Amino acid sequence: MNVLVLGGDGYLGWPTALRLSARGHEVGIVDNLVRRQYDEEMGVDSLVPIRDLETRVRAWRQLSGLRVRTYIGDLADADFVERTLADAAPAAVVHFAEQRSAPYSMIDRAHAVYTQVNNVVGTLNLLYAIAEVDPDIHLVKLGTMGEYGTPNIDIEEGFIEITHRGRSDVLPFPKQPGSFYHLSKVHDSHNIAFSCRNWGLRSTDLNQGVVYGQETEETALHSDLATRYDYDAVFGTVLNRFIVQAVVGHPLTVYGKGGQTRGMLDIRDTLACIELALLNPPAAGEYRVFNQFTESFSVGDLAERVADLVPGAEIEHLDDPRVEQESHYYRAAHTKLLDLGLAPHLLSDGLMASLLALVDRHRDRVDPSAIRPTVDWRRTHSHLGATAGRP
Ligand code: NAD
Ligand code: USQ
Repeated sequence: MNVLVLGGDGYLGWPTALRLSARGHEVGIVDNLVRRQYDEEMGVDSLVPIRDLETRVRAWRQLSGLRVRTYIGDLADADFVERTLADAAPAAVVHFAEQRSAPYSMIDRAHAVYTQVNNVVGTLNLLYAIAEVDPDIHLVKLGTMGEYGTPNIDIEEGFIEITHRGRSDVLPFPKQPGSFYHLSKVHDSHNIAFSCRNWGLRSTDLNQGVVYGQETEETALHSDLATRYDYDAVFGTVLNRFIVQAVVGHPLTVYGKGGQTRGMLDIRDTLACIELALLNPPAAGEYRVFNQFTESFSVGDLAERVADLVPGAEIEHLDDPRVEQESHYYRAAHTKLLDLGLAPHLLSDGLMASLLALVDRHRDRVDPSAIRPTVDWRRTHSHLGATAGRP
């Protein structure tokens, strides 16, 4: 299959591009490299050193003999998006190319506006380009479990059957997102669903949980193929952060009570889910939603599991910098990808031990000042990174 991976220079996009290439698909990467600029703006860096895109792609070609095309440009540029789709003529587009940090979106007005414009306008430009270039292209879009929030009822996969005053319908599941970033995904979902109804596009919205891990079969082949590992308070995701904190002897930063429960998955399962969605496309006009996670954990339980593996590790309950429920009911359906054949890598002590060893190899690169949270949801200005994606 001919596939374009938008955001193919990022944490998940790069290993996905390699996986698809290794499986014999023809792959093109689209990216404006802005993720590397956020690092400069925030004064942080990936824990694991990463090469520039050109070097990565060259290394992959030398190691595998396989070519991955690159298109450097911004999804905000509608002409670029349309030209790229026309040139690449893909059967499917996997869309990772958004600003994906909730704390970054909550720094101040400029970062909230940047996040929503980047994400919502980029996706809208893509929808128009698909409709104009080839409405048959399957859009596989990365959404987030955080679109649903934490309601006091079971979460379904995208839709819920409601009976109201004697009448019934299947309607989008209610959305209660917890940041301007998570809200951008809700806005995307509405625009995508409308485009499927309106133009007959076909799309899979993958409501993905929090990802952990770093190595995949392909990135492990050579250090030049490594994907990024974020541990800072703005871009690091919770388990990857706890692992780094345990290695450097920093107390594990559980926010508030620690009862916040989230769907999570191993980075290797992200790749498997994307491939399953690509190989099993929806019908023309169909907008479908898969909940993409394999297990749920509370952050308090995760911290305890990490601390149990590292003698002397301590857990600290910080005042929660976010506005979120700190203890709540959580049960979310996630059967559709399993039905397509997903065989999950569940979180094991072995995986955590290998992550601890990986982090230990790079422990000299940890900047302890990047660990504590700096963005406060309750304030409208957190005095950080004044330039919003444009350092
Ligand atoms: P990332 O920031 O590492 O990668 C995103 C990539 O998109 C970057 O390389 C960036 O340069 C590029 N990009 C951003 N805006 C762009 C634009 N306007 N034009 C072109 N390129 C642009 O993020 P990630 O962790 O790999 O996440 C990828 C996707 O998966 C995101 O949409 C995110 O919301 C979603 N997701 C991630 C997680 C997670 O835990 N990492 C969990 C659920 C969902
Ligand atoms: N948390 C802590 N301590 C920390 C870091 C986080 O207790 O040091 C808590 C947070 O308060 C939150 C939970 O852990 O309750 C998850 O936080 P996170 O930073 O790991 O994840 P989140 O902000 O939700 O965002 C990440 C990705 C985002 C993706 C989302 C999936 O950055 O792109 O959309 O996970 S989900 O959570 O399902 O919405």
